[in-house]
Amino acid sequence: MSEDIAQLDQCPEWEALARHRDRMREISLRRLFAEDSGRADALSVEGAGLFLDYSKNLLSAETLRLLVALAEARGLRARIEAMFGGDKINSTEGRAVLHTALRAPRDAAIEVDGENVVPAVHAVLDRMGAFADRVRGGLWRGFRGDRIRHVVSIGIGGSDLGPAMAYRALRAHADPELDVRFVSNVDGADFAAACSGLDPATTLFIVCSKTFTTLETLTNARTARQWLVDGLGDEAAVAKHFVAVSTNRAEVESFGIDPANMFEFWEWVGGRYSLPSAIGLSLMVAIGPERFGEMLAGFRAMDQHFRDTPFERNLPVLLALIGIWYANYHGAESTAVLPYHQDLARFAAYLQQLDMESNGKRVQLDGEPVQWQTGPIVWGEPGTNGQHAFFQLLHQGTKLVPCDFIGAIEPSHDLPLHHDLLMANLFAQSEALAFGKTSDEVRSSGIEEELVQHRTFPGNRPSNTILVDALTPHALGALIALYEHKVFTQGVIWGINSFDQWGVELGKVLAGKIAAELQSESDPDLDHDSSTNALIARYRRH
Ligand code: G6Q
Repeated sequence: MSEDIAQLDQCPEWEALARHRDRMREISLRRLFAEDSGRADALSVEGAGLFLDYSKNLLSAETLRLLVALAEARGLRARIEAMFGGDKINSTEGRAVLHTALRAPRDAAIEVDGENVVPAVHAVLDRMGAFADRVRGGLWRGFRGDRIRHVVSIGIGGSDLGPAMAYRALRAHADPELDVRFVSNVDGADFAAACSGLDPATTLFIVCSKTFTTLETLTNARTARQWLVDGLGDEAAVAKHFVAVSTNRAEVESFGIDPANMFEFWEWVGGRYSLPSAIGLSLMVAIGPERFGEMLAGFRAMDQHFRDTPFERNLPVLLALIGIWYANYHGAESTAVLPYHQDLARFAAYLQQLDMESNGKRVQLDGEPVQWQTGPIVWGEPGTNGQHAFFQLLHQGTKLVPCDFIGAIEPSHDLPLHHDLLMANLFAQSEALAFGKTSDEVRSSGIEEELVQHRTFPGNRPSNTILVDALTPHALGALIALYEHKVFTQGVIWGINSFDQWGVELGKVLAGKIAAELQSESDPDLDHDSSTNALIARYRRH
């Protein structure tokens, strides 16, 4: 953030919003809609093939004007250009943040340290495409000459959630002859389940790790190698059954994977932003290079929309500003992501990492503590399942939980009745949350007086509705980029670094000492607190 930008809570725009909030205390969605029959139209926008209706939010045209002014005052425009231009905006790691370069067109030029990175991006995409085609076409064979039928992607966090979520989301587009599985947890139960019933002769492992030093991934990869060598009886089989995706050639080689079978990416790709890099290889094998390219085109369409569209009509910026309105001016601590699409079953988990790892920060770029709330808790489950579980709290609980409803106009199956019912539920839920049911309405339906309050719904519970025509690869790419840029925008306004993750790094070293103590032959000298010492001792006794 440049020196001339004031601290957030000292911006006049920040204070103007606080005063505006005080004037809006009595705002009612019922009234706002009653007073303006054009509200839904006015507060809906389209971009990159996505439709966003944000009319069911506790805001007026004035709120939006003030929020946009805040974004301008925080230098969002310049920060967007800095990110797309390859500036080292990840200041604590001294890195550029260029996931947008992963989906840049072949003829684009984006420089990092004076070098255009786009040719390298496309060279890797081409290699991935050739490899995926060989596996899908049966030209890449296993050690014994068998066709590959199973692909197991090993990775964790940013090297797992993206492809796992997207494979699930795009399963309607995947090759039915290829079964793709994911292993992430160091809990052996995960590996055992993923490899259960698999024939090593027809199984390909894709080991995904940016650093190639992550304990979980390397432990699973070693177990996989042992499983394979035991099954096929020859170390040489590894060459035909293992490929790697990493930035760390030396570690890949020392693991025993031929660098010729390594797909590269770069330090300027953050883990949680890496699906469109080679980390998406398992997805590309499943859906094919062409479909993968369509997904990249969806990402790119949203990148362009984000970069080129005025903030008032800019989908990621609007989502970000609305989120700030609730987090910083209404005390909302969480936000729910509710995809009414079973294929998006892992989308909330994916966004949880994207958002919480990016904006779960307590200091500003200069290291000073923030004096305002930053990233929310992100959670959610697909509808309609959630309705039979936690929606009670959304409707009648004491907490404000802004919701994002996500749906597709066309289903990805041949059961239209199901789809009508699914979408009817989506629309009904956002309607009920916004408008509730007054006590008088309850009474007039003949409910006994003592139950009236229990059956009253206050309404005024805000939501966005995001619709895609169909959950295609293009739509998924645009949807992911929508949230990536939303998170970025919020990080800019809060003045934090959305691109480091020291908390995750801490987790990577913490367990090392205790692992040695758990495994030590002789009784270790335990010097933790009394609780941790006792837990370790108890585990060792068994
Ligand atoms: C993502 C995080 C984290 C990371 C994993 C895996 O942004 O940094 O989730 O992706 O810890 O790291 P490796 O890819 O290095 O194994």
